[in-house]
Amino acid sequence: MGNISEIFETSRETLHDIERRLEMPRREFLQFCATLAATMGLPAGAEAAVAKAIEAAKRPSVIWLHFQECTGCSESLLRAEHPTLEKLILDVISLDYHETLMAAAGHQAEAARKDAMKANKGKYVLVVEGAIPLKDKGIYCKVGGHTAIDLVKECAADAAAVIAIGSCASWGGMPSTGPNPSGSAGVAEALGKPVVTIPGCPPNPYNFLAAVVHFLTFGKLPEVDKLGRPKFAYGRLIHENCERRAHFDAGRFAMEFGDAGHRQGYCLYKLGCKGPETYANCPTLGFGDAGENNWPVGCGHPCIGCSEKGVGFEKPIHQVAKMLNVVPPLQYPRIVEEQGKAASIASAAAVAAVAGAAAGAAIMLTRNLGLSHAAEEAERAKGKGDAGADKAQV
Ligand code: FSX
Ligand code: SF4
Ligand code: F3S
Repeated sequence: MGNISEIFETSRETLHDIERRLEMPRREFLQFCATLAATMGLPAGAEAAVAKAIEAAKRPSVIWLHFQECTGCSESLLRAEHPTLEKLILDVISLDYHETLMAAAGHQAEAARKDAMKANKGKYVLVVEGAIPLKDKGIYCKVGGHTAIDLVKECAADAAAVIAIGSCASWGGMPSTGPNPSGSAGVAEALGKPVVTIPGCPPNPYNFLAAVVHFLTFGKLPEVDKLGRPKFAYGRLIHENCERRAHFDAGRFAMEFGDAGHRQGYCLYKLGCKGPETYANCPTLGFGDAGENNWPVGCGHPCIGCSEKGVGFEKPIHQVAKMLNVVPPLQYPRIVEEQGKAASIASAAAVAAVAGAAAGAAIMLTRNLGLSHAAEEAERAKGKGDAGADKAQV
């Protein structure tokens, strides 16, 4: 491991330079920094430090390895809007090796990896996507004639930090599903030492961006839980922040896909939702910058626990979840509020920072306002018709 402080050389960049480089208005850039700061659970005012770090930091070299996976992790990063991966590559990190995105091929690609490792010895960030087969000396996954296990060991030896992106790299994920014929494992198991993990299949790109920006801002990776997951993103159960939680507590469940309860947005627990035993911020962040409620439960499908070791890809999808706690959620929406859908994640994050509240709580409040209000309206209308039909399903 190298001296992390060497990575950060203060430059004379200013907000004006950022505006030009990122082709992003300053206001939008600062809003993006506020969102990242709130995602990391930092207190009010921290967005200034985040902005300064992005302005001033010398872009760290990133070497990104692909092993047993579907490339969904990279795909999800390509779908991030603020900034796009293209801007991220050019301005926040220096992506020196990425098999899917680089123009080089064959020996050229191998040379690019070796050159980046040599030029940035002890300073580069190693990102690993995909599981590593350990059985039969790792022969089931090779790149450029080298096994995945040899490559990850070689590249990790001189890295300043190692990040396992996706559930496959975190602990085996989908490729390790029983009977796991190739002995697939995560990076920590392959290296025999802990690494930062950003699980999810795919993971939320903002959690990855926030971890990298934390590294740029503070010179170290964020605080993690026992599975290596940043606490800012994986500190709370999905069930604690779920927009359908009020229905769970009221005993209103969808019993079949497409039934009246499902159509009205009732809780998906009885369809196998693993939110009660899965730690992740999916309900508060959403995916793909595609509008409100764009996450599995928001789209009407139970959470399968893709970001939880021992749940996703291990438990049957429709088996009911184990309840890890029965603590009430942080916020319930007031049923008299107007629709809250107009509030963006960025503005909700700013509210969270100002109020000093957990980012998730504020974001969920704005989301719940709209959803619960709509559900309440639907129920009121329904009450005039087939009152009590869904109660009978519970
Ligand atoms: Fe795919 Fe990544 Fe899943 Fe795995 O994400 S989305 S199979 S976690 O390694 O590419
Ligand atoms: Fe939401 Fe699932 Fe919990 Fe129901 S069981 S409140 S759908 S996380
Ligand atoms: Fe995965 Fe569940 Fe989130 S399936 S994406 S952890 S809602």
